[in-house]
Amino acid sequence: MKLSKLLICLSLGLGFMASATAQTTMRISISTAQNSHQGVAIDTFAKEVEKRTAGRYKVQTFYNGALGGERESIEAVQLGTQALAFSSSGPIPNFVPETKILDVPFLFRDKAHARAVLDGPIGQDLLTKFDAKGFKALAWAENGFRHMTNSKRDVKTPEDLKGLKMRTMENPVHIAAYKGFGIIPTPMAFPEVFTALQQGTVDGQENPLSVIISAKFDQVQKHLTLTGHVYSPCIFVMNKAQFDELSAADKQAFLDAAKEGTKANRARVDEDDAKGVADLRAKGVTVIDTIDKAKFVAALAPVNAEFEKQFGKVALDKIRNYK
Ligand code: EAX
Repeated sequence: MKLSKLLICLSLGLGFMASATAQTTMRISISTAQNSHQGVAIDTFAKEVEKRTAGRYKVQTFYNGALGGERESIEAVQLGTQALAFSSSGPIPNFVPETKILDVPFLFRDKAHARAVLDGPIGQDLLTKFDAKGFKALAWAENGFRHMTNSKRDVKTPEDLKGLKMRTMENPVHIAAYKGFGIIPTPMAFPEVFTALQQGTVDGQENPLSVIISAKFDQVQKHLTLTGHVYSPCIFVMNKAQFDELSAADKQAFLDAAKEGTKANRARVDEDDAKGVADLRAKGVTVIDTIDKAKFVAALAPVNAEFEKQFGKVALDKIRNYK
């Protein structure tokens, strides 16, 4: 064999070996603890990506806002300095305004309804809206239904909410809606919330049981009401360019891994919802678990009229009536 041929064979062989063993590491982050519904989502995702790509892709997981809050992590994914993020819908409308409609209060009857909408054509169509903004949205997951906590008083009626200073997500729909309750909204990134509650910068906050428990808000909040005022979706997002570079099979592997992450995430939310109230009561939180929901819905009637104008009654009804 001529030397040049031998060199070509050698370099091809080495190239093959290198690509067979090369490992690309990507980062994914959440703002809650590892031991949470979001932790199981990204841990499952990471494990499944590694398994489904035979170890060619490794996903490093970061918890507790270690890489920043949700808005910062989404920004990093958009820029490509971080490949992946898992976030609540909180800051998402600032990037993909079409998703705003999902944050309308009292839109979903229950988790089964919300999950069906997100997994069906409406949710899947919304995922495609991320493409033009530099993201590949891999799958919807969830936080669950949000409930109100505060350090001042038991909230039994919407009147009890008047004048409470509440931390909200940096979400324009929530901010507008909660004003309708007479709440004084204070938007803030999640990693700052515990300290703000502890120091009394705000009186309260609202989050699903999964978040309240994993963030140990029971240490700084004495009153919880199961208002279930809004469903809180979550999402797996990836930098679009980095997704596009994947082979067709690897793209599918990432999508399937996200689906598995969602399954684990929803199962954990169900578990937290089932035992959360008892857990929190055992920790000394007063829990109002039955409210006259119609009164809370009625309190938001003027705000909802605004939302009907903004989103269109047809689009809202399509979600409300989805079966
Ligand atoms: O995603 O900011 C929030 O209240 C979110 O629900 C929380 O970070 C979990």
